[in-house]
This record gives sequence, structure tokens and C-alpha cells, in this order.
Amino acid sequence: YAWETIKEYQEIKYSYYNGVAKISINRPHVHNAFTPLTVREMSEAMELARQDERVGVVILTGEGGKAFCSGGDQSVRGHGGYVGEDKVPRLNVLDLQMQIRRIPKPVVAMVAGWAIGGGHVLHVVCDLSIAAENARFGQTGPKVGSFDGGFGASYLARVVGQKKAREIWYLCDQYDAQDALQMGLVNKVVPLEKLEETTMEWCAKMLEKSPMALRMLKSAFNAELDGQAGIQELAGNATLLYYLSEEAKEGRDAFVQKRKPDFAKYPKFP
Ligand code: 1HA
Repeated sequence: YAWETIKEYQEIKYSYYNGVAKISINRPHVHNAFTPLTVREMSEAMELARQDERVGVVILTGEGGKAFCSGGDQSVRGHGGYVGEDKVPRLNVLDLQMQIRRIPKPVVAMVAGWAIGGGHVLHVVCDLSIAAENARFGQTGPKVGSFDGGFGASYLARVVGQKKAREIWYLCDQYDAQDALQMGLVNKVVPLEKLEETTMEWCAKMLEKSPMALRMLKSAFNAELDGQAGIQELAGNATLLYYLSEEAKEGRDAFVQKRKPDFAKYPKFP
């Protein structure tokens, strides 16, 4: 694929091809563990993908074929979070998780190798996950002195069920691609050399579909889980659709033209 670099970053790659944006963690020497800078760059790229009208689907992945992401970089873990050049401790990956769930376009995790700890949670919050046969999944929190009690716990439990989610967190075992497929943690398993091709085929199928329908569905899936914030997201999409209607435009036009709106002609559906 002729991926076009959209912006150069230090710790990630951000590229575009045929309606697909690809955000790839580029720290293969540490199995793509993230620092605050990695996350900041991913956040910015995710926002660029959101704003780019050409982009219909986003792929999240890691460089090198050996790891998707191994979580927070433990060598920069300080007092209260992961520390960057500004010396400030951060848990900014939580904001990235929210962005992945909020962007009104499907996000596909393309997982080769390790998806561990906070890196595992990143694939969990993606809309879809496609795994290579060498993929390995797991949480390590209780082993390394951490936990993600947000999406990492409750959303994981929605995906694989309460018993399995508790097993994953309490035992910190590692699971292979077939285990993950069996528990519904991933959508598909393919040989490593087919990973990008298959992921792009899935993206192409989604790109053929109605973007508004996909957008509505994503916010509908979120709404059930996200309470008031989920309803706000779904309702925002309802407002978007309403703004496209003649009926809503009549309200705007009447205001701008300083006249009474004439809504009488619009249908009162049963
Ligand atoms: O839980 C959270 C959060 C919760 C709430 C809010 C925010 C959160 C943010 C983050 C996190 C976390 O991510 S906590 C969990 C952090 N991650 C881990 O505990 C995984 C650590 N890594 C491993 O257990 C293993 O590396 C591995 C099972 C993924 C792979 O093992 P393997 O194949 O034996 O490779 P290994 O030799 O261990 O790793 C290769 C190199 O990468 C090593 O460096 P080297 O000795 O060659 O210099 C290794 O130290 C480095 N590396 C791997 N993972 C990390 C890492 N360096 C720093 N941080 C890592 N996470």
C-alpha cells in the first residue's frame, strides 16, 4: 500500500491511504511501550484523522511485527504517572481511550505480537481487532503495580464477560490469538503476512458502507455503556441529522430573516 505520511512524529507514524488513516506506535525496541509523548502524538493524529474528511476508518497499530503495544513505558514511570520531558507525571492514555471511543469513524486495532497492559486496553477500546497468529494478549497491572479500572476493566468485561475479565486481571496470564478469538476479544486471526491485507479488506468493506449509518451505530453502541455522555454523543448525531432537514433550516431562516417560522407544512409522523 502506498501509505502517504501526513505528518512526521518522533514516536509514532501517521499515514494515509485510500480513505484509511494509520496511526502506528514506533518504539519497537521496547515492544511499542508508550511515553507521554507517544500518547500526545497519537492523540493529535487521532484528532487529525477525525477532522480529515477523506478518512473513513482509522487503523491503530505498532511498528515491527513483534508488538502492538506493551503499555506504559515502565522506565519513565514516576511518582503519579508517566513522566515526559516536562517532568510532569501523566496518565494521558486515558484521554486517548476516550478519543478512540468518541471518534465517529470505526477504529480497527491491527495487532501483531504483544498487546499487553495499557497496550491491551488500547486494542480493547477499538471498534474491531484483527490479530496476527503471533499476537499475545494480557494485562499485567497487579504484577507491575498498576490497574485500569475504567474501560480496561468494565468494558473488557462487556467484551469477554465478567468471569474471563476477572481472570485476565487477577492472574495476569497471557493469551494467544486463538484464545482471544474464542473469547470474543478479537474479530479475526490471520497469518502475520496477511495482517495488513486483511485489515485493509475489512476497512474497504466499511468504506463502502454509509458513513452516517456507521457513525450512528458507533454512537449507539457507545450510548448503552456510556450513560449521559453516551446519550450526548448519540443525540449530537441526531442533531446533525436534524440540521440537514428542511424543517430545521426553516427555523434558522426565519430567525435570520426576522420573520415567524412556518413549521405547519412539516409532517407530524405517527
Ligand atoms: O496500567 C496502566 C494504566 C492504568 C491507568 C491509567 C493509565 C495507565 C497507563 C499505562 C498502564 C500500563 O500499561 S501498566 C502495564 C505496563 N506494561 C507491562 O507491564 C508490560 C511489560 N512488558 C512485559 O511484560 C514484556 O516485555 C512482554 C511480556 C510484553 C514481552 O516479553 P519479552 O518478549 O520477553 O520481551 P522483553 O525482553 O521483556 O522486552 C523487550 C524490551 O522491551 C526489553 O528491553 P531491553 O531489556 O531489551 O532493554 C524490555 O525491558 C522492553 N519493554 C517491554 N515492555 C516494556 C519495556 N520497557 C518499558 N516499558 C514496557 N512496558
